Amino acid sequence: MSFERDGFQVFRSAVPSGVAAEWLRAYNAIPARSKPDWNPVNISGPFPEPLSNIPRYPTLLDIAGGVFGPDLALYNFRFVVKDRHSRGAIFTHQDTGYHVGFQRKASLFLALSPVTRENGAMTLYTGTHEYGYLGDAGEINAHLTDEHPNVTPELEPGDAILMNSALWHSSREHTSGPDRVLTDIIYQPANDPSGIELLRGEWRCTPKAFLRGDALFHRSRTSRLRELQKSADKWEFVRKHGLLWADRDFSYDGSECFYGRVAGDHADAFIEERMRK
Ligand SMILES: O=C(O)CCC(=O)C(=O)O
Repeated sequence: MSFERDGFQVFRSAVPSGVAAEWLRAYNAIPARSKPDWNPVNISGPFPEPLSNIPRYPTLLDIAGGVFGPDLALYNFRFVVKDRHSRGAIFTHQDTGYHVGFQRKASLFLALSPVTRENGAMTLYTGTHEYGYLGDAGEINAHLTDEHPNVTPELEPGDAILMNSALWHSSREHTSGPDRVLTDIIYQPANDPSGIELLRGEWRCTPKAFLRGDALFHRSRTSRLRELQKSADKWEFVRKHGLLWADRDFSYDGSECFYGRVAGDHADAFIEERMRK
């Protein structure tokens, strides 16, 4: 397997197994999460030492530097974990649709625990990075993934996979075995303004913090979806509680008419107050 051709590469013993074991102990010492995130496998930082230093570990930087060159930056660092909150399979997707900045990014999945087919190993669809960004984010049709050879590497603690962020991937359900604990360190060249930390070499741009987060857009697809969800929740509440939606409208002859139990100007406030109770 080669990173350029296949879109990923497996690196055996990327860190010594003793170091991986120490990091797993540190991971297990951080307070257990009480409920899953919107993405059930996602465990976001900030992390205490020594975990916070993992992205700077020299052999991991050598792996990323082999692909992106001497000037390297961090885009994101998190863990992706299959524990009691996240036993399910993850559908096939690419990560590029969830990123900002340039598309030259790669995830380094370092195994802290054993990774087996039974405890939720990832499946990688060879060569699919060559399609680039797919224009949206979500589940890719199964009949398309069937057309591409796939591999599901099993890993020992200390082994790593470097994956192009455009590569299609999924993961299996956790059916037995230990929790699956992987890092997801996203490395990128230091000329990308979305970088959050210089890891090696020199910045080749001025990083722009505004590229992250909700403050970037005045309105967007995402804010529109939030508005629509809020409106759908309101309609659902009205339906469930037998409240009449109240608003003004125009009848067929153009004359203004009112319907519902609450005056139009006050309907939102009325319903929102009822929803809070
Ligand atoms: O943790 C996994 O199994 C997959 C994670 C993943 O692909 C993602 O969160 O983008």
